[in-house]
Amino acid sequence: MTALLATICLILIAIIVVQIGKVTELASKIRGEEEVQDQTNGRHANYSLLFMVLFLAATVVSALYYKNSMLWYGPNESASEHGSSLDSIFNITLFFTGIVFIITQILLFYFAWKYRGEQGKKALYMPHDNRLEVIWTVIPAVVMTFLVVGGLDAWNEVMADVDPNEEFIEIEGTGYQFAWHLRYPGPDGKLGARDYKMISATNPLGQVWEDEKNVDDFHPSEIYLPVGKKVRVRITARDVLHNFYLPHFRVKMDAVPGMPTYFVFTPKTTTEEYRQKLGALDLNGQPKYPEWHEPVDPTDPESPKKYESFDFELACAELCGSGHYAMRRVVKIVSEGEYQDWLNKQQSYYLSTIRGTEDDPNKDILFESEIKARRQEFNDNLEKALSAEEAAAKTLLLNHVNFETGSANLSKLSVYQLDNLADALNKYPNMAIEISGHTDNTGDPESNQQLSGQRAQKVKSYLVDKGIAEGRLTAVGYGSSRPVAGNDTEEGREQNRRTEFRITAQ
Ligand SMILES: [Cu+2]
Repeated sequence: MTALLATICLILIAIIVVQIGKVTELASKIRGEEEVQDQTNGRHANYSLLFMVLFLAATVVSALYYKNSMLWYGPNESASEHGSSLDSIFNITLFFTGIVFIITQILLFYFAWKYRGEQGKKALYMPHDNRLEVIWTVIPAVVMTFLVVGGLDAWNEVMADVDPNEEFIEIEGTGYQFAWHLRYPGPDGKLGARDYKMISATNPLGQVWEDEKNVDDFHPSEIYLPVGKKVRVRITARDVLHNFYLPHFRVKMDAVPGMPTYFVFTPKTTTEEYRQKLGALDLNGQPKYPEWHEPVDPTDPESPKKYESFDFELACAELCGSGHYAMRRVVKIVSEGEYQDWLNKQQSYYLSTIRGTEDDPNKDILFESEIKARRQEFNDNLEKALSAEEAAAKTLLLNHVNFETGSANLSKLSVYQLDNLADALNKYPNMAIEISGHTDNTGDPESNQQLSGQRAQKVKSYLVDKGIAEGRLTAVGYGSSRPVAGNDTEEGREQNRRTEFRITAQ
């Protein structure tokens, strides 16, 4: 029915248009074609003037209406140190181009109106005018020179790399379809090497695990940075072009596969300070920016206000595919103290995910930090045992002393703990110990007994080689006679195969 009515309407409109055309034709025959032409031209010229006024008014009104949504106005002040110089370049450019825009629009429409088609009017033929040429070449050239020189100056300042001697934090952002993978250098302050051939499900960035700088690197899900510290972001991509964009910090740089780029900036406003600014009140106690005082959830007036839950963000500013919008990451700018607290909570990706697994190429070495941690642990346990009263607490497990299967050959990494033990024996010259070897209950009891004895003996001779008097050391093999766990599970058997020492004198 609606379709039918619409069709009828269209037909009627068509008929009306045709009829008007016929009437105009008849009228022009009566009044003469030329006079009608002049009238039409005059009317169109007036319409175009009206259009100009409305258009310019709409331009100005919309700019004013949306000014608080634009990055360098209202509450959206730059949160980084270099940002204000970029903003002022934008402002200066907008000022000059704005003037030129309005003048040229007015002239364009004015000329169209003034020189509309009229009977007897002839076009002016002007082949050349030096004065005009000079005016419209020199003025833009001078203005452009100032804009370009000012822009270049700001660009060089903004894009200057860090001086290797100054203090800065280096972080890394890797774009892929569709997220940012972030990496921080860990306590050593250095990001480890990467090789794209190493990329796998467990190694999303292709970190080279042989490089010790990678050991403490961690992969946070948000960017945390302390206020007032220089930050260098290493930017790269894994698949297609992305763009590392921190709008509130005026940071924006392409992330190019195979070609690392960078951006250096210094955050100057914390997240909390920025929230305060968005939620600021004017002198009458009214919100300065009412749009930020609306609830986050429009259906729930009790939900927090927009300014209270505001966060800086990292976005991708390259249309990199269908999931492009999902490449958002929260950026938090905090005080130095909060930053340190956050850093302390972060776990190294390598140590928590790769260390000791099949993907770990460093299985047969210990890192400096691990050697230190193990020594600390050993000494703490020893101190506890030395000060303990009851006899049971005087026995300590050598949990990092291992042997090759079925033999009394020490594994390569056992020496670290044995060295800790030798150091302890040197530190406490009155201490004497009994070293005991234990096995699980699989295999022949006779040979278990023998093997455990050989292993204890091996530990003893290692200590003697280190200069410990033989009289302070006893080596005993207990075979499977003293299990500490059930022998029916693999875990239990593993606990039973062990080397211990008991403090017999101190
Ligand atoms: Cu992207």
